[in-house]
Amino acid sequence: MSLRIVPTTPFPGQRPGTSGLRKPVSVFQQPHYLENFVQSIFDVLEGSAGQTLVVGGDGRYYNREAIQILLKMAAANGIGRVLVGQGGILSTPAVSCLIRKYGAYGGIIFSASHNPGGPQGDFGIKYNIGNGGPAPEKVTEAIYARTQQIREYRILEAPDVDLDRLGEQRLGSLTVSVIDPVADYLGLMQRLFDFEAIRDYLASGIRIAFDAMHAVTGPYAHAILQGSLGAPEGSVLNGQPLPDFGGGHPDPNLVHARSLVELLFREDGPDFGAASDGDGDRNLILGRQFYVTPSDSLAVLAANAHRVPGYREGLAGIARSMPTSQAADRVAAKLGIPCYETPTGWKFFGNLLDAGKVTLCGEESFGTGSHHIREKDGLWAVLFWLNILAVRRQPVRQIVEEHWRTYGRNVYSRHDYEGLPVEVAEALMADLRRSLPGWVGQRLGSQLVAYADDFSYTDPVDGSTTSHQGIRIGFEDGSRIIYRLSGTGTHGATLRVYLERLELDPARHGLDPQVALAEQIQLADHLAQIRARTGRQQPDVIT
Ligand code: VG1
Ligand code: CO
Repeated sequence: MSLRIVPTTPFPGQRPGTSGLRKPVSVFQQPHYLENFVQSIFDVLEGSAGQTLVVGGDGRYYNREAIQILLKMAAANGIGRVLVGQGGILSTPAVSCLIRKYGAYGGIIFSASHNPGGPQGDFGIKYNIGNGGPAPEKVTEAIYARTQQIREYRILEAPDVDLDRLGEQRLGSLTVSVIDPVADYLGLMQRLFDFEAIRDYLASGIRIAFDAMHAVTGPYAHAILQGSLGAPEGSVLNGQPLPDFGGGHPDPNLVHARSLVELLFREDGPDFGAASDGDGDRNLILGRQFYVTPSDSLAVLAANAHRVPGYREGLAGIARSMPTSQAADRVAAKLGIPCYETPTGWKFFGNLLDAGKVTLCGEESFGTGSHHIREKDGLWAVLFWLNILAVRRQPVRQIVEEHWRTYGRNVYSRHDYEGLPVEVAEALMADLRRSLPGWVGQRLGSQLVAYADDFSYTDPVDGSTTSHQGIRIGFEDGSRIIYRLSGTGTHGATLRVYLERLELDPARHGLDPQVALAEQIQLADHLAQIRARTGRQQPDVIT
């Protein structure tokens, strides 16, 4: 085995987005592309010599190759130990759990999360810091700056590590421990939730369906739902991780998890349905003939947290990303705890969690989590719901409808316009931004504009400021229209339009959100001229 120092030149565009660096697989397969990024990570880490890193991926195409490169580069850069999931598999929440449990220096996750996989699909890499969470912007910006200066990288010439054999192997001075990807994570879940109560509940004839979408949660769901909790065989669907996710798009929403949604919407469908994404940090929650929006899910979990062992002592606070509905704020107000509004992306919750200011966090994009780790956590959300159901023994629909009667319903929808020409999307946002000052105090449709701004956030813990995080138009009655461009896509630009309106009248709680929000949907188009500028008559995805 010998150390090789390889001369290289920078690649443009290696700037991490909302969640890591994501590009088409073919981009990552270019010689030196991944190596440059990995070396840039090692170059900005201080004091990592001899330390432990946690490494794994969601099993997508190129995962194993990327892990071999990473291991050989870790060995050449003086890392002491790498914990790697067997077969190269670790969900994002499992990585966060392992970093914290073993006091690792940090972790590297190979995933493009909800983006499609396979040779024509996307690949990605994320770096997590010692608290178990995504690297904050000052770290990702330092990595990016380094990628633009890089001249060489270090790699060990060595045979591949056997990723399927549990136990320790040596790679020069690096110890590689191949570990069971599920065990530690399962242990953490058992400490948070009442497994016995859930087991009894499931044994009472309740039927559940969990769609792992051929992504990383398959092994976790098999072990936890069918193994520990005794759900019958067949409760986990698409439980085998595949490099191309079986040709599907591992994004657990109403469009991409259609077969699960259809199953749950049958009259004789299961009582509870759920799905997770590529890397296992997202969750979709369904009842029989009922869809729970992620924003409502966060609010329901907060309102019922006292029924669950890990949260019995109460919540310190709640945090939600800015576009997430204000349903959680209403629960926080009733509980007398603070509710923080952060920019989109889990990295902005890290400081609040570390400082003990919040216990639960959530995003409208099917992400929910808590202080148990520093990532959103798909199966955790599923177990939280099952624990609540096991205690309350009511259908999902009834629990949510009761919640609306108590707190009002924050009717909510997100409209995505995907694959737009970048210039069109950027001009739309720029013009919208310029027009903001004129709207405050004006009546638009039946409503008065209370504020119109471009969201900027000052972290209450470290004082860092992040601006241009989405255009918000807020109305007198609390309704909002929000526009932002995605930071995870790899083809063109994706415009996201988020719509929200509070409905206090229970007689109107059953309305289809597209009907209840009709006036705002029209207004959103009018203000930004979406149809005229993009030529699109309707969104590609509505959630
Ligand atoms: C999207 C979501 C955001 C989420 C991010 C990563 O980002 O909107 O809420 O944190 O994906 O999720 P964007 O910039 O495309 O809107 V994951 O599960 O893909 O790592
Ligand atoms: Co994800």
